[in-house]
Amino acid sequence: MKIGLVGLPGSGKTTVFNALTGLAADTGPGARPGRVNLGVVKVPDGRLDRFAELYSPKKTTYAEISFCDIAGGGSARGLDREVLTSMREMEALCQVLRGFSNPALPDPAHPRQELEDLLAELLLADLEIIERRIIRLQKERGEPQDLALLLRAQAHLEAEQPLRTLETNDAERRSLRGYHLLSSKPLLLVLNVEEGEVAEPVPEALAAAAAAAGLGIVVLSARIEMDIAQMDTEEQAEFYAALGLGESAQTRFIQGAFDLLDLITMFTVGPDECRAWPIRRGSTAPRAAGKIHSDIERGFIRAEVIHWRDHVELGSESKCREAGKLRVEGRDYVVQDGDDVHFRFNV
Ligand SMILES: Nc1nc2c(ncn2[C@@H]2O[C@H](COP(=O)(O)OP(=O)(O)OP(=O)(O)O)[C@@H](O)[C@H]2O)c(=O)[nH]1
Ligand SMILES: [Mg+2]
Repeated sequence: MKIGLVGLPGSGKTTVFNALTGLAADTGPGARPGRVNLGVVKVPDGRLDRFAELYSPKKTTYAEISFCDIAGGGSARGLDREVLTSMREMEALCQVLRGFSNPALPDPAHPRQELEDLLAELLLADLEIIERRIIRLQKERGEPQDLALLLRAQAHLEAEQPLRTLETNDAERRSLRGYHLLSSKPLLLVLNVEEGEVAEPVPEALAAAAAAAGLGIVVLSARIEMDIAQMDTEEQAEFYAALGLGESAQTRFIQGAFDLLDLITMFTVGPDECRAWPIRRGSTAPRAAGKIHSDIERGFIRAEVIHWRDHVELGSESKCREAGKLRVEGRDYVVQDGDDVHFRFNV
């Protein structure tokens, strides 16, 4: 999964990026707008560790999140073209909101305003694309249902609603996906605060604005977390205890990201590879199979499902089968968090 960190210059995107990835990209002003730092993080998962102990597989593959720190999220003039282009490639966006006073910037922190400005920019950028597309379709006399969908999207945006909340069926969603519309991407918020304020509640006005937009917030103090991310594990634990935080920024962020993006984890296990797959909650078995390979989705026959704990405790697929812990499920089965799934398919 590719998450783009966006936000106003000086909000702390690169610092958050370093805190999440443990990398050391240059912070401070001067980055060219649209410039991207890229870092990949493995999602820690104790359940996958247990499977790996059991099978000693050739390969253990954790879920991964790629973070893209996109410099220069905009200004009074709006979002730069380069920034918009970089944002379109992301599966999800994460806006970093400045909640600390930055001596390099004239204005005090105003995270709610930053949020509202970005939301408005995303709607405008999408509206521009949809309107251009509508004009083309009208000229070319394209499919009437395509035009109807775009007109519906346009009305939704004009009512200041993000496309995330537009009701669409699967076919419509697929057809809109090609436009890389920004307000349809899942959005999560990071409030970047001073080190002494991480345990404070989110300011009421911001919490209300986020709730109204249906967005969740993770609170971080990126600068101190960035420093801690560079330390060794033992030292890290001491620092977290001293700050009154149980877990690292990375762990808290990943948890927040999974919740907000409505992701759950499915496993595929065996002596060759034990692997964790992040999938959308509510995915049916064929759709989850499609994450692995489109052939498995196309040729789906059935899914053999074991809850991860049964598998780890009983020690093998055949023992689970004997104990009646292996279920055979069809195409309507909705995959659950922690399911170990073996797909049967035929292409
Ligand atoms: N006090 C404090 N300063 C921070 C915090 N996070 C970032 N900063 C400082 O704020 C400044 C800007 O941070 P960056 O991470 O470079 O901001 P950015 O969003 O990447 O900025 P651009 O790349 O220019 O868009 C740097 O001097 C950071 O050290 C924080 O949590 N607390
Ligand atoms: Mg930066």
